[in-house]
Amino acid sequence: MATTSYAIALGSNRRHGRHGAPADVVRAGLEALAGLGKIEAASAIRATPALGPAGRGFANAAALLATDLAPDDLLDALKAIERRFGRRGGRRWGPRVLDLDILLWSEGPWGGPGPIIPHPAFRTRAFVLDPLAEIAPGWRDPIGGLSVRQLHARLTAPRPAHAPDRSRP
Ligand code: PH2
Ligand code: MG
Ligand code: MG
Repeated sequence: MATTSYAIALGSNRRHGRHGAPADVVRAGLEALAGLGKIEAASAIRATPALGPAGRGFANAAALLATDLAPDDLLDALKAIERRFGRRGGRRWGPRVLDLDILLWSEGPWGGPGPIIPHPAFRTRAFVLDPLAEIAPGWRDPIGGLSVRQLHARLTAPRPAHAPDRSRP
């Protein structure tokens, strides 16, 4: 299969015995991702307040990964990395050592097997769109056609909720 690009979200809100604090876990997670292909871009790692019942705040980042893996194989590889970092099944949205989510794929929508791409919730999460807008502002959502920059502006604009994007001429 020809090399394709993925946008991947990284998150952590638990320490790891060897890697350390969540930001260090995310940094180590980026290195682990590099084992699956080529990291084309990586955002800064930021501290974010927990959305939902996960409790402790998170470290979050986003990366662009070029790889030959198909979405279902990439999902398996990401889950294997999560397990290597000590993540176990556990409560949905519970605290996690490392969370690796596929957001977008250069080949458009993917309905399965494996992940659903685009990630169904990526348009509404600041902890995803902030780092993604840093590294891939021009990437267009294959459903709806808005750029990441526009999705980000829409999410962060105070009012109205669906303000037009004025960041471009
Ligand atoms: N991930 C969740 C739930 N809540 N909150 C932040 N800030 N960052 C996350 O990565 C996150 C979350 C479920 O995966
Ligand atoms: Mg997640
Ligand atoms: Mg996940």
